[in-house]
Amino acid sequence: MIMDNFDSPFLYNRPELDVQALKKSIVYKLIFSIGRSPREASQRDWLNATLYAVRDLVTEGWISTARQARADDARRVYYLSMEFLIGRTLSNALIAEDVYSLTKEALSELNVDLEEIIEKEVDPGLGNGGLGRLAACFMDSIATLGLPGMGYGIRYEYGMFRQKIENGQQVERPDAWLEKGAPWEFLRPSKRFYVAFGGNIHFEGKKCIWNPQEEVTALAYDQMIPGYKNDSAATLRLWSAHGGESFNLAEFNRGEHLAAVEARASSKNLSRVLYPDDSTWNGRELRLRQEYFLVSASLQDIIRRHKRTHNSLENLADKVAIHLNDTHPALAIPELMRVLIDEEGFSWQKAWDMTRRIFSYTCHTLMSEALETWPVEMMAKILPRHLQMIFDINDHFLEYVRTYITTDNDFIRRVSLIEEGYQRKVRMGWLSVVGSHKINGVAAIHSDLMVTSTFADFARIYPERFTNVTNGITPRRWLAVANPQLATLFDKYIGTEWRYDLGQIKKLETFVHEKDFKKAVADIKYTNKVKLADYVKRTLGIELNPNALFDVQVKRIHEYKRQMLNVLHIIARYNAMLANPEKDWQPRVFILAGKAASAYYAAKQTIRLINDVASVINNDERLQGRLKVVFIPNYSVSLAQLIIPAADISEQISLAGTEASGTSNMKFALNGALTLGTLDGANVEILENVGEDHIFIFGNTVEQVEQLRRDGYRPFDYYQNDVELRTVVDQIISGQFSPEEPQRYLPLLQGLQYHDYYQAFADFRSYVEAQNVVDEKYKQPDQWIESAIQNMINMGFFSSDRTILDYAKNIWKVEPIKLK
Ligand code: 26W
Repeated sequence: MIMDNFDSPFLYNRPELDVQALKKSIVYKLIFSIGRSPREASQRDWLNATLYAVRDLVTEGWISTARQARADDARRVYYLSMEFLIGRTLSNALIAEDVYSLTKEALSELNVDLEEIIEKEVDPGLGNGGLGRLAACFMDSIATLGLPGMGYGIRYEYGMFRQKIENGQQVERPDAWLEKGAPWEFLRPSKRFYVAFGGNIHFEGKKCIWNPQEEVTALAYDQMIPGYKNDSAATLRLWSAHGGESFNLAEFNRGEHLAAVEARASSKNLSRVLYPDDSTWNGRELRLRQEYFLVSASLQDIIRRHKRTHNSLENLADKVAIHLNDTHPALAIPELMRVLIDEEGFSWQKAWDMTRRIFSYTCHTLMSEALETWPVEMMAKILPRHLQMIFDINDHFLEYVRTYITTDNDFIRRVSLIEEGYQRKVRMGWLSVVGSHKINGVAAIHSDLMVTSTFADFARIYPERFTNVTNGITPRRWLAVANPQLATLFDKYIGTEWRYDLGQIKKLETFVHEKDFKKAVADIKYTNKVKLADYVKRTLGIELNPNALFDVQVKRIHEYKRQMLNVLHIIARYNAMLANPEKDWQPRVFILAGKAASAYYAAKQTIRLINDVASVINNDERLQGRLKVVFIPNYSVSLAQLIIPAADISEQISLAGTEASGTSNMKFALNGALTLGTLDGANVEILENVGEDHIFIFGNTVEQVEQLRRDGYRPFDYYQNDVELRTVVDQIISGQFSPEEPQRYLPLLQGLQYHDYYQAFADFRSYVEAQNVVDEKYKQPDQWIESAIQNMINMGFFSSDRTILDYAKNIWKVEPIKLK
């Protein structure tokens, strides 16, 4: 125990932790850490006091985990990511520490409602979407598996913008998540590093000298990530940029005080805001600076930690694995080379061998517009030494390619780390592949496509480097926290092991046909729908019928994800219902949510169209409430926790070959929604696991999509040949949903008619037919609930614990810390 030299304060003695002790601790925190008396305390004060008290419970295990890893001199993995979407911490920590009901009781004796304060916690939006949330699920699994791993990211002062809907349109508002305090984090004043930028380089003999122009201070803030009931916690270290002592000394001494302070203000800008771009790459200078800021501070910290026990870097590659979450932190490759060669005096070859052994890289997308490339000129200005190092790496690499693969010049041009042309660019994806020993895709189909498309040339050069690790989700947050009633039901039937070994969930198979079990599952789904309906009523004033089928598509708005296809079908259904009002239509609620990148016109117009269509449909009395459309603003991790458990249908309708994996598809299935999806990303593996009777697959396959492109896809033909589609398109174009501005959607729809890059028209018919099959099945409640259960119990494979064990064993070569 860490308290070995001290008298153990009551709180650390876990077996003695009871309601009274917890109550006392919360009140103590309220008075002495927050400075409020219980009588004046607001809900937020109580929330913060509770967070402080619970944080204490996690801290001991956190410290001892770190100490044990140090004592064992364990090989560690560092997960570098520009995004971590960790979500709210309180309820997750309460469950991890097994003190949920204890805390609920303690608070209720203080007249505070736990559920109410849980909802008050800020949800830090330090990520865009799938990639950031995946990083958070991975941290949860690293903590639960007790692996010696740590995450590094940026503590953006403003996270993902807050989305408001005004007149049907998205409006972006700043997300000042720190304003209300961040009681879960620890500031580490002693962990500060200086990150250099700009200036110039020169050679002294063979040695390269970098004289930077400015310096920014990186300050560490730690978040504990509690492991599930294992007295252990992992660290997520987020860097914040500070002017600190970094202002320009020369200027200061020259008496130019203001100019020196100005530099300080601009350096603080570095961690000011997250770039709200998802899948489109935005070559802005500040973003490049942010990427280097993360990389430089993290590497300095990693090296400092290694030297504390080893004094030298000789064995760095034996003790350290560094993982690149997409190419965003790829500068870590030239940065480590720079440190090893310029600062530590290693030879080029030795430094390069170590570097390649240390790094691995995950590719999260196939979209060509998402691939990062930085103009050589920009990099020369901001990171001259790194650019030089990349040139050197490229020379060595191309020399290798020329010797080992007899090939043409075009091949060399294609694989060069530098894209030639009017403006020369550094290709960060290529750099990541060349500098890593393993490169993985995030679902089987994606990893296959990766080696036949984006990285085809590299798969020829380094076939052994490419692999697949299918994504996963943490069952703690996505079942235990998000759907507590269902979790409790599972506990009752099969015990609690599924919480850290999701494969166990298959044991529920025995009960698939049991009446009571089925009824309990159905009742819980209904309760979750009521809860969501209440939220929608409260926040949007729209009445939803919880007996209707809840059809949900929640994710970033992007053309490839095809929210438009969803809208086209909604309107087609609306038309069909009006044409035949007497039919016993299955009541449906279409729920959509998601943010559009601020500069992404088509995505923003899609949101507007959804809202325009919603207001027409929701106010059409002829439908008698049997059809509703809702766009829920400001999608976030906490909203996902509310929406996903209430879904009957999970819309995963991206064009085959475009969605790398998807992870919400797994969350929905685990919570008993049936997938309506294309053969894309992890949908393919979901199909394999749940079986074709329990999923609705539609649309063209990757091969068909490619064939269609080769043959010259003509969306206009589909428009002409399908009356239903034509009617819908004509209605939108003629302004039926925007009478005050009939031309509003002309550009958007003409884009579809004549280009339709993501082939929504080609899949329309098959989608509508699949939707009809959904209706038929929903009319057989017993069949439906059995399928829902089949989805839940076959999700064992999709636990992020399985994903992380795969990384740990096959890529990082790290083993769990043996906690004493
Ligand atoms: C630099 C701009 C930028 C920002 C983010 C380019 C690309 C990205 C990410 C690659 C976007 C992303 O979140 N990708 C998603 O990653 C998830 C986790 O692997 C997958 O499940 C999703 O399919 C993929 O879209």
